[in-house]
Amino acid sequence: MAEDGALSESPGQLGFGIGVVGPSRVGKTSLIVSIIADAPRVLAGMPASLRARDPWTEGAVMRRRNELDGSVKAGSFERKALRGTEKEAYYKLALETGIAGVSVDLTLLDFPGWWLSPGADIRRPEENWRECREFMAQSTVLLVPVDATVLMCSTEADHHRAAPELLKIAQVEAVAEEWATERQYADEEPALLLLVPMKCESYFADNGGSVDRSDELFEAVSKSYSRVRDVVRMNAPHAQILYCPLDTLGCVELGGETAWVPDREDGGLQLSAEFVVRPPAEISVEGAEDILIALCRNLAEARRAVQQEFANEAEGTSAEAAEAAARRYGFMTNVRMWLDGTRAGLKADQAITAARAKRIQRKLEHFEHMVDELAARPMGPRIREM
Ligand SMILES: Nc1nc2c(ncn2[C@@H]2O[C@H](COP(=O)(O)OP(=O)(O)OP(=O)(O)O)[C@@H](O)[C@H]2O)c(=O)[nH]1
Ligand SMILES: [Mg+2]
Repeated sequence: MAEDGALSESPGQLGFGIGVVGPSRVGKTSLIVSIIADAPRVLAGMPASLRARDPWTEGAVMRRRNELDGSVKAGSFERKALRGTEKEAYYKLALETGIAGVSVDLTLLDFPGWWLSPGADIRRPEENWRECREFMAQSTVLLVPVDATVLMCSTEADHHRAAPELLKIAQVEAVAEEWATERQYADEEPALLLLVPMKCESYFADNGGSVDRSDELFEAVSKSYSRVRDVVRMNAPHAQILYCPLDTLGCVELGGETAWVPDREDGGLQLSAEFVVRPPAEISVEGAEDILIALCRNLAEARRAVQQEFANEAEGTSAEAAEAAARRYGFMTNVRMWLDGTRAGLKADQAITAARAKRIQRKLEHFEHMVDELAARPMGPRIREM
């Protein structure tokens, strides 16, 4: 099963689900791969690494990186430059310290964007799509990649009319609403919605570009995704909503023909945009670090919340409440089990040898320190609270 990106979970391990929702060609796969590929740089000098948990994930990341490198070397880049995703795929990762048994599992779900709005001539596998929606609704973090070029190239009334359908904003909103509704029933869990503008190299001057239109981009995203933001605020007031623009390529900019052309399929308009590669033609990811830090902050927050619960229990003040909470909140139960397992291990080890138990305790502290250190890193100037 694990060879083809299907879902299979390791029991008893702390797991974070991360959903990614957006239409075809928006950049979902690129977003996932950029976060994974940029992690060694972000985590350099730290006692942490992000590792693929199965051969499929490792292979899929390598393949996509080679395709990206090849496209950049070829000199130009259009929206169909990379192959689309053919079926749902789970990228399975572990954030770890290199110490056995002390890690956190992250699972990112990717799916073919056209499943958001299947056309009349092609059938969507409804059961797989239902599973994807279920996974996204249950995820702690929801990533929403946004095609910055569609928003920024909308200059006339016709373009503004076509943009919501191109971005499938209503469909994205429906998924965000399901996610937020689930978060509402778990208001002690962390919840993070990230709006991630992509293909925005031409609107920032911090990664090889010369023009800064970042405020304009922020305005455009805020306006177009205001309903998505509102529906999340309404259903899950505790959710954090962040705006995190990402360059997965960096070394490109809009060039050649950028034109709105009639869409043969639905009679609307389609943006035809071509990117030219800027010298020195080296991929320069920008923004992935902020996304990783935001994820780690959530992780640290979840762990702290449960530790607080343990402390309360120790005082005997809220044992019943905590038990009830554990029954209701699947995710928190998961975190508790993870901490509990470590503690149970510690107790058993203590019986064998106090020195070994001490070593394990130090390892656990080391890991907690690592998550805290990552969480404490300052976010870059691109990121904004929404
Ligand atoms: N300029 C630029 N182009 C990007 C960026 N990220 C992705 N792309 C382009 O967007 C196209 C689509 O990216 P994918 O990641 O395959 O999109 P997807 O959302 O996974 O698409 P489906 O699998 O069809 O749902 C790629 O061919 C790239 O050309 C980016 O940061 N900058
Ligand atoms: Mg894809």
